[in-house]
Amino acid sequence: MKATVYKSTGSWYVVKDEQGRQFNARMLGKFKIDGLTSTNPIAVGDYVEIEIENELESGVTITQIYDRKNYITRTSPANKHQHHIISSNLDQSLLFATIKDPKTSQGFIDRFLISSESFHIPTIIVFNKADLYKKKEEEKFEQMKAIYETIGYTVKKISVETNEGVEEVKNLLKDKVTLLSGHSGVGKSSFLNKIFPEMNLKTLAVSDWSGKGMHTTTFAEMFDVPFGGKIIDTPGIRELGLVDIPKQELSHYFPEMRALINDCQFNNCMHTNEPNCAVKEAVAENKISMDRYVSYCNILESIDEVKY
Ligand SMILES: Nc1nc2c(ncn2[C@@H]2O[C@H](COP(=O)(O)OP(=O)(O)OP(=O)(O)O)[C@@H](O)[C@H]2O)c(=O)[nH]1
Ligand SMILES: [Mg+2]
Ligand SMILES: [Zn+2]
Repeated sequence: MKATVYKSTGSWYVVKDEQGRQFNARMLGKFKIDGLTSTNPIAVGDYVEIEIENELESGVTITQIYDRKNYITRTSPANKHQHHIISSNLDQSLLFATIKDPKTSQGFIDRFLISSESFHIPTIIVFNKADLYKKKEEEKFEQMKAIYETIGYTVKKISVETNEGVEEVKNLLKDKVTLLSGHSGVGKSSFLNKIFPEMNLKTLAVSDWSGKGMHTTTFAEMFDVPFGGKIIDTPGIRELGLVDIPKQELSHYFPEMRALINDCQFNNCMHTNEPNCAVKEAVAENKISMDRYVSYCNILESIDEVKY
């Protein structure tokens, strides 16, 4: 019988069959999937085959996993070669960011976008906690919005606290499988509670001491959107290691640079010290944001090339 994985704790899984019946399932044996070395073989969003051994709904096992349309992994900065699949079969991702309490850095947003580009998952950037923004934060938001909208990303500003913009973002969920991501404490679970109060998810204030989130959500979990679609709440990301991207390819995941790479003199241009580089010219002419170029250079430097 076919089922969908709604939650994975690593040792057991919450699955739902096509009639909407929910079971706790275990996996028997080991599957090797996609030739990928991952720490978890089954992820939220996976379509699986289950066998029910008795009517008590215990003894439900996952016997097979179906091909994934796509998936998104996180690598830990400590071990870049160890992948953890966050979820699969996604239509879009909402990146929750905040200007303060906690602060989301531009470098983090750029890493996230590179990763989404590499998995071909469209991303919408949602700045939450608008109720906390004063003049300085408003300016920062406007600056970020300009940078990312110029490249083609959709940027929204909301406040889960006051409801500003919430309905508009809620409407983006219709009939889509959406991944909610971002640092701990940015209000992912609070957003879900706001739009679907019946979910009643645990949320916690950001620490006074560190200004960071408390890592309240500990496992990714998928929920049915009552008006169609599915949404996945995930644990906050601390730092984002990059998927295996060779230095040569990094600019392909910056849409504004990707558009220019055929115009560089060298077809293997890395847009750093090469002459007649179309990307550097675009930066000098303010057609590419200097902040994005700085992010690009920082990330380029952080790629460890021993592997390639
Ligand atoms: N001022 C303000 N606080 C908010 C807003 N949205 C959420 N919060 C608060 O931010 C804190 C963290 O919210 P959570 O929903 O737990 O954050 P999370 O992103 O789910 O965090 P993790 O589960 O740890 O990844 C809570 O105290 C919320 O009440 C908002 O729009 N404005
Ligand atoms: Mg949470
Ligand atoms: Zn170049």
